[in-house]
Amino acid sequence: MNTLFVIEPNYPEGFSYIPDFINSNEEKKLLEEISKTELHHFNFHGFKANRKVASFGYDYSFDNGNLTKGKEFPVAFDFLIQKVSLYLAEDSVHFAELLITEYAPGTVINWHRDAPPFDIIAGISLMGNCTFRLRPQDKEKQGRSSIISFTVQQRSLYIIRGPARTSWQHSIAPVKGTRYSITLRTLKGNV
Ligand SMILES: O=C(O)CCC(=O)C(=O)O
Repeated sequence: MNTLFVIEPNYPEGFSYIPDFINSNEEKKLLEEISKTELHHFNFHGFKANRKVASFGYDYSFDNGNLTKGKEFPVAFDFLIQKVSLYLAEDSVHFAELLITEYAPGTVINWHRDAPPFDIIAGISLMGNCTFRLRPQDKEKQGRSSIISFTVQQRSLYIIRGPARTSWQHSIAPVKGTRYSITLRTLKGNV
């Protein structure tokens, strides 16, 4: 029997997923802006990852643990920041970093918890879907059965905060088609 309901996974506390958070016109505008943005390969302790990024606002260095203030957020992203802020009932000035990431087909992001200085993470997906995975941070709880795996669709928003931020890791399986994400982060204690 076909079911009319999409069964949502049992997300950890603090994780939320909102499909169709933006419409296709909004997605198009964001992708147009991204196409004008210079992206570079993400560097992790001297290792060049396949994914490409551009960071605005506060940038965290995984090499030396420093947080530095970089370029201003491009104005073309204002409407998105306002929309996410409204959804979260969070003052938009609290968003301290805007990261654009490009995943060419086959690109992954490995298991990690987000960089220490950041608090709330809001991820908007563009152009492609991906398989998003969550697992506990605690190694003793990291069995195969602990992995929560689900599709994150283009134009959706996910939020990671609270226990999902502090006690869980996330990763993305190799993407089938090119995917872009915009990740907005607040700083712990704000700016
Ligand atoms: O592309 C995404 O949605 C995930 C981004 C991410 O996990 C990160 O930048 O640390």
